[in-house]
Amino acid sequence: MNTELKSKIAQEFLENFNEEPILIFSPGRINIIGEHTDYNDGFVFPAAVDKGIIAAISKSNSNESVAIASDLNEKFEFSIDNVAPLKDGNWRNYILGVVGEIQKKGIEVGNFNVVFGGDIPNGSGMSSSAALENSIVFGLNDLFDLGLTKEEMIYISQKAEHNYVGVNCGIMDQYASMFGQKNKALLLDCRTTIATPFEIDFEDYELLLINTNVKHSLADSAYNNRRAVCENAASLLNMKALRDASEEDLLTIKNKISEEDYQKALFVIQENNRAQEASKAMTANDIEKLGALVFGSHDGLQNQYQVSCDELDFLVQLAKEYDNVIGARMMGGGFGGCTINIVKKGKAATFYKLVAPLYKEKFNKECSPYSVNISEGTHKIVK
Ligand code: GAF
Repeated sequence: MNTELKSKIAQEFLENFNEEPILIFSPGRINIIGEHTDYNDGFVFPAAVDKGIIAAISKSNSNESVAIASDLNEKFEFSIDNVAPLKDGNWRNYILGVVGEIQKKGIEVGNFNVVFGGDIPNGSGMSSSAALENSIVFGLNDLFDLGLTKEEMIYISQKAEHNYVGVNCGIMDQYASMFGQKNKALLLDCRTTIATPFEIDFEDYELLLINTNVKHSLADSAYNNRRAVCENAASLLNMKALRDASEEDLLTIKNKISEEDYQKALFVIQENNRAQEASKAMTANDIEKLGALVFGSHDGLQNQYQVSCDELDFLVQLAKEYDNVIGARMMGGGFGGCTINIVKKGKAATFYKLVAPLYKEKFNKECSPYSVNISEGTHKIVK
């Protein structure tokens, strides 16, 4: 966790509210493989990182709540008696959404003051939104003794995203951010929310993130469209979710859907298999196999599921051409954000130095390397 950020948020809270808050750290996440499988009840392979959101939060002594987004220098005043979603509310809707979804469970929350800030770039595919939602629900649960379990909290966060932000996301981001474990990636079965932790120690390899600095926005209809395509295919198959389908099953409805939708559903089935294969490769310490699966994932995301973009494809193509990278793909919802690369130990800087000028030349903007450590999930910061 970023101690500088912690001091900055605590200081800003003190200046505005002149009282002692509790401090919550809620991390962003990476995902090794298993993309767009979570809302199909499938498998994902995320890990929480040491970057995310820090929220300072306390009960309010008035009939008003105040939320301050430190990075944006924006202040929002509201009352817990009126938490309807705002049109173009941006970050405000995450806060309102969490409060609103807690209230929908018949649980009372008091007014509160919060200052939050983060060190994951928005739209980088590392789930800054889930980190923000989790920090608020976790903070409110602690302050007001709401008695919510972590499991309940992640579903509150997810519903805030659905009902207040308009993104019909799965549960991967909220889960990873809440339940992350130090140095471990979690093979999560999104149907049962049973997770198997895997130590991330690749011996000869390391992970490198490269941010395209293309900001994605999942609120665009594209994400929800993908989910609708999947649900339609599952319903034509009379199945609960595509997780239950095999490639053979899918062939039986090929003539009932467009070729594009068929490819998208096929991608999900294959990606779900890849995520499970990846866990076997990790158990066998076969990192080359893992790398091949990761490249395969990108191919599918680019060509079948069509959620990539030129900048991501360019970085992955360079990774394929560079011997010391054995796997690379776009990460998260897509349309921008970061690539995740499995690179020979000690070669990450060289690889980045190679791609940076080529990227600049092609797109006339910078890409940036991003280094993270795998760490524990949402928690109260002990002062
Ligand atoms: C976003 C969503 F929030 C997740 O639920 C997941 O679907 C991901 O895109 C794609 O795997 O991060």
